[in-house]
Amino acid sequence: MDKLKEKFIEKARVENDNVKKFIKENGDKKFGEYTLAQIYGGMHGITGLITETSKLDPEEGIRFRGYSIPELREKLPKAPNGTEPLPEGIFYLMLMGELPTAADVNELTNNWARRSIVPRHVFDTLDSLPVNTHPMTEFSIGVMSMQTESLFTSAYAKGINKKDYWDYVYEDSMNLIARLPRVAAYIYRRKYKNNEHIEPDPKLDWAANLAHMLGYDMPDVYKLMRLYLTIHADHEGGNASAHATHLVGSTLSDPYLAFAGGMNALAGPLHGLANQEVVKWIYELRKNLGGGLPTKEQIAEYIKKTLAAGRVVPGYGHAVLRKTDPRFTAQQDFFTKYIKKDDLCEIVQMIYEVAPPILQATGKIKNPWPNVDAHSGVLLIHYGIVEYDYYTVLFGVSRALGVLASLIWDRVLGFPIERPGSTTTSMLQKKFGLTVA
Ligand code: HAX
Repeated sequence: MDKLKEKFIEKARVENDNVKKFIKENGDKKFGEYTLAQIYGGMHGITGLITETSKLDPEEGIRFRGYSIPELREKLPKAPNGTEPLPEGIFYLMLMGELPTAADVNELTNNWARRSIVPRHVFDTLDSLPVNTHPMTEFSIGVMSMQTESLFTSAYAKGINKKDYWDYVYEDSMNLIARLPRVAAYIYRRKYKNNEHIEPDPKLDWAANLAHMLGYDMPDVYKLMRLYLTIHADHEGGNASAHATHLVGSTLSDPYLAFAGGMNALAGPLHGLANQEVVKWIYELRKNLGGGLPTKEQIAEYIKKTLAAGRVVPGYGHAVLRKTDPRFTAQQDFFTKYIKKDDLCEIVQMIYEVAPPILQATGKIKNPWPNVDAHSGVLLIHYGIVEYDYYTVLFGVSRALGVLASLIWDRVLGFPIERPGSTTTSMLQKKFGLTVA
């Protein structure tokens, strides 16, 4: 160990104890409008952002421009003979604030198809990465390498009026959304399918085309992909991927740079990567028991073991939600309607019955209920998309719809560079007349 690290460990231990004690004894004291517990605790419960596209209610879940997920499954336009909403519709709704007609959605499908050509150098860049690169790293690099196409950046370099920013951000966002399925499918086929790629089918909608390019031309996978890409699109503005996109974009970094920032946040295991972690956790559980269907008692034991090891139970908990995530329920409903029998889906259901009281009994986990990531992976596995370290990329393709619709609005409304204040522990201690350690 180097000398600096040796000294740092000692300092870190002392400071960690001091800060923990300080929060424990003073967490309910107010600094401005908010408590110290909130300021130290990830700013939870502090409203400091305007995001027009959606709003999250702790008890009820997400509403996109006022519409809940069950309402959207009913009201958004579907593909001919389709039963799930087309994600083009949710983008239209988030951007325009009103439900689209079937013609609006059709026009958007065609619009994105026209914009969907990915420049060759993006594939060359991806090809230059070691095949063991994590798919989310590849996705972020793929998005970054498309930044050469940014109309905002080239217009800004020439000099543009502030009032026109939104126009270039709109064009970049639409091009980026149109091209993401191709980039995502390329990553998948390169890594898992012998580098054998499938050309897009211009007759298909945005979600079905992604399923097609991944290599899953099945009506039920088209349905699943449409639902998946609709329900993961947005979760108001404070979640890490949305907030990161908004923050980076507020510096007038273009939509490619801003969205890549959001994707790097989504790649964390406490956020979007939880969908891979859930499947990994279920496989570990089964391996521990020698395979087969576990009993509820065995699941309960494994949850307790996970907690005792200082690990999180993935797919459970939320910083805002205090009930079962309606995105989880929509996926349960998909299972009941279209799949009906599947061992892994049954395990997910058993975990749902067993986990909440155990998590609640810890006394510290504020939301013992499942989130969106608790269910998504096992549905994909059912249809043969078994490569679970890839799942967050699918989440990312969907998340583009919400965060880029918001970014366009950020520039329309002329929001300034984001720059919250921060303070130090010693300044707070002084303010409250406490001894400085
Ligand atoms: N398993 C074990 N411990 C958990 C837990 C879980 N599922 N959820 C919360 N906790 C712990 C926290 O780690 C924290 O512990 P410490 O006090 O020791 O630090 C304590 O309970 C209080 O946390 P909280 O206030 O209830 O939850 P946070 O708002 O801090 O965190 C998280 C919210 C989603 C990050 C958290 O619940 C978690 O880690 N869940 C598991 C990972 C996961 O499923 N993430 C996906 C969330 C949804 C999403 O963004 N999808 O993309």
